[in-house]
Amino acid sequence: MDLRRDVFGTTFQNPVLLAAGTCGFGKELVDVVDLEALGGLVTKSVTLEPRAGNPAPRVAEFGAGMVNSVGLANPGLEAVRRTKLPWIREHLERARVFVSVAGHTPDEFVRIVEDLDGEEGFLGFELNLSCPNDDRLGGRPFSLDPEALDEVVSRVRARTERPLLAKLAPNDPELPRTARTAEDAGADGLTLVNTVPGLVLDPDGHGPALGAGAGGVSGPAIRPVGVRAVAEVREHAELPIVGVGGILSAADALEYLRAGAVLVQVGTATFADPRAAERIVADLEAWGRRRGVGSVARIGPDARRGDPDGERHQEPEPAGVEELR
Ligand code: RRO
Repeated sequence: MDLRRDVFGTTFQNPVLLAAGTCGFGKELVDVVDLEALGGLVTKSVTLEPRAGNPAPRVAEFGAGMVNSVGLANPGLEAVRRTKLPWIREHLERARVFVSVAGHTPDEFVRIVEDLDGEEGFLGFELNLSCPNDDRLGGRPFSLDPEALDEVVSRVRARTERPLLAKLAPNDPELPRTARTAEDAGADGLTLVNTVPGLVLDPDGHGPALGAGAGGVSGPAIRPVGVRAVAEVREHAELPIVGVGGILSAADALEYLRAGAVLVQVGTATFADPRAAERIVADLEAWGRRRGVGSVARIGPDARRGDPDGERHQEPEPAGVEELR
């Protein structure tokens, strides 16, 4: 099966990327993952100033996934420009890279994007508008505040021609409207979804499992949340969707593609098995070959904008995924 996807003005060699916050800036995983075998990666979110992050423990497992409150720990704009981007430029050619950007104010997003836009070696920006662990000056994440969302996306849009993804929160009762706000403000794609706010308590009664208290839930527990977000938004917005949340296997990736995602991201699975994304790429390809699916672009509720054939295609047969689980 041809795994290539033409979207965001480029060709992804396959639709599987590593999600923001789970692969550092690539360099950190290079001894354990063949990054060049993947569709790409999204960096840890970059802020204007370095951030030390939240008190440990920052992650805790539970039966169906994980909860985290890392608190946006990252070396800050200057160090990313000086040390992280040069590594990406020198080492990644086939994998497409999005730099994730976060900030407390629209100005901070604009300054980061302006500063990095002239650098080479990456494709675009993913605007992190949905971190559950960053009380933006006591307010809601940008994606839950339509005016703030519009301001960030439209002001960044005016500063860069690179592909812009808007990463949205799952706990949004107006998700289709939010998606259209991002679309109207000039986003090129939507990343659905960030983690779901949650709380895990220590089983011995010592209080929250995380140093910071509550956090963001990820892993298999949230896959139906992410798939629903993709399916729902696809009905209401035209933008290509990047699906993320609880993908552990090629079957899970297929579920997102069938719901309407053009690309997927793997996050929590990488913590348990650094090569999970590589395995998903190989399993997808083998599945498609066995099933006679010529191209991954043919998988979906119907053809989307960007389908190379420009027509509606269904898979040749209702293809089961039991073999992939
Ligand atoms: O750093 C974090 O605690 C974090 C971020 Br920025 C985010 O977007 N999502 C998340 O679950 N954790």
